[in-house]
Amino acid sequence: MLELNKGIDILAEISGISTLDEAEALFEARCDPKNVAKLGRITNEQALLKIANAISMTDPDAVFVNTGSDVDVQRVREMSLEKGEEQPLAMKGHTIHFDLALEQARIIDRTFYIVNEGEETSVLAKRILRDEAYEYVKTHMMGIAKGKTLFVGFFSRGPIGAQAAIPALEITTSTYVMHSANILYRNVYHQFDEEAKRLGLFFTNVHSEGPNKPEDLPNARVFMDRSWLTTFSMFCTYAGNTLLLKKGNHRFAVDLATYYGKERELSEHMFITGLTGPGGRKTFCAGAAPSGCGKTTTAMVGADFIGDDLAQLWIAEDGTLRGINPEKGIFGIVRDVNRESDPYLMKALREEGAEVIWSNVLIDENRVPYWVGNGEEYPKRGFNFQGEWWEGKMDGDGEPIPLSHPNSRCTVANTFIGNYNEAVAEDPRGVEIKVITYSGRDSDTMPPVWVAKNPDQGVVIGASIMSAATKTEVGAEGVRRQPWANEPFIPGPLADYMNAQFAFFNSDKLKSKPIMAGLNYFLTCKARGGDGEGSKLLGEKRDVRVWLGWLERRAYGDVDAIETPIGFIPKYEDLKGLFAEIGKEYPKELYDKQFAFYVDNIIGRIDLQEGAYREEKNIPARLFEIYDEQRKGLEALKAKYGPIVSVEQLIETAKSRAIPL
Ligand code: OXD
Ligand code: MN
Repeated sequence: MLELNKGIDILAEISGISTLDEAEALFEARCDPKNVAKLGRITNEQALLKIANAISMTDPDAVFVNTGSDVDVQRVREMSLEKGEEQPLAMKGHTIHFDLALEQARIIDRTFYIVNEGEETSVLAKRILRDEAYEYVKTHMMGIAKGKTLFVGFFSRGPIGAQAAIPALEITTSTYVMHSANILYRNVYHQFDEEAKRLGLFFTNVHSEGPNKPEDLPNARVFMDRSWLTTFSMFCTYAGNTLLLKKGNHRFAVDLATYYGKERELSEHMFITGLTGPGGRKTFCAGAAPSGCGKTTTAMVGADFIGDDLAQLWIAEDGTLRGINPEKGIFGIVRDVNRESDPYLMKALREEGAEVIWSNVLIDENRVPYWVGNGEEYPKRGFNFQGEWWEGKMDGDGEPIPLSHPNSRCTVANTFIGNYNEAVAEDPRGVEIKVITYSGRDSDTMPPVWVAKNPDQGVVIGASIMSAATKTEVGAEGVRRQPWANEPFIPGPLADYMNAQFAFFNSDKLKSKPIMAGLNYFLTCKARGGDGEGSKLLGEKRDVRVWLGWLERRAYGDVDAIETPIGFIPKYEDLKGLFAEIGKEYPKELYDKQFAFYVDNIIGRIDLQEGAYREEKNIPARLFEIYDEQRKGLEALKAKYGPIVSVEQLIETAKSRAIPL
């Protein structure tokens, strides 16, 4: 079991500053009077010690305390341009940042949890013992900031005062990282002491890109100290490896929820968006999807967009499920962002007004950014993540180099997104979540939408996400299990996380239970018998509006559904009506293809999941019971109808209940 403050505090051990007097003396010696004064307003002793130790260890030429004031925020932007970490683009407020060609995604092979002897971690994660990590950090981070300015920022992961909001320090030599933090997180310099006191803890992140040369990349590391809630990141710049307020701290939040917030809190890789139902009612939905699977696009389908990546959930006193977005901006993948599928985001990106940091896209001779799938005409040449680029340029393996990297991104504040509901997103009470979805890139197995019959089945939907690998992790390939789409960020054993999920969604305290659903809009024509159609999708991504719309109605019991062994699926007439609302025909033939059960595929999926979970220790028996029930129901269907079961047959079976469901 995880224990906080156990073992040596690496930062303190390396630098040796242990009293407030020593910290203050160091500030006097190392910071100019302005920044000494800024630090003087902070009273949290632990935070001051962290900052002092980080300064002492990294040894910068100067320190810049970012109070979040307009002047400080502007200065960070300017310094990023002066330093060259970003360059200006044609549109006012837009800049471009490039990461090294071989650091275009999360470096999972160099990302480790720092653990104490005997502590367990997820079998899917890498770990390093505390002593080794101490040696590594000492060797590589001592003096790493020489010749640079070290930036110190005070942020909150969530609206100030929200039960699930967590304050965090970002300490970095990278102007790009601090600039990104200003866009993506709430600066709480003035409320930091109060927030840290309210919660009794805060996260600390220490980063330096060092010389940022390709030859240093093998030494790059992302370390997350689970006991001291501190991250160390070095020799890298990609925000997924460096802006550890995001996924580094999300990992700590997952730990806190799993081990200390049981039956009270969850920390999820989910968007939050508000759907508008009949009579204008607002219904909030939180949805998990692995990185690079269209989470941002789905989030923006709602009329009231709250967040596109992370959600902190908790059970409120009144028994409702509440959610906040720990962030206030998006670090979104731009590939395939175009006017048709992402109108709000496109407006922010292509029309003047927003502040945008672009990363790893193509910049043409007019200093305009372009990316693959933007629905516009492409330039024939320009500059991108690997240097000069021209159409047809090949890499060393003779493969054409894409115009933009598949994981190229835009960083933009949510306030520039037309459907962002800032007032609601900033409300510390959070929004009530009535619909939870889980999805992945699944080309051939699950239907577009299905709803769990009870919380246990819902937890199992989350546990069973499978998805094709995307370009968000360096070196990832193939179709993989992606439990809750959160697996890359679950530090402890999956069994512990799963237990926390069962406890949360079955809790008696949770009086208004959300509906829990699977979503899959990656089903291909080919997988449903369409010859020669390659990987063309069966339906369109934008149909997600309808799947979510149906779930919105289902959450209130406004629509009936067809019971199947894996949960409830929609009736054709209801979907047809919802498609009509978005001005689309919905042929019965398409419905029949999308919702027919390819039983062997689903059973194969269950077998695969079960096999993998049986390899792990302490997985709750409930998971296997659910798989068993579902398998039996599916086998009975197959025995009666063969391997492909039509919706009519599913209806007939549900009516007769001749076989166990
Ligand atoms: C992200 C990711 O950047 O999950 O959100 O990779
Ligand atoms: Mn993500």
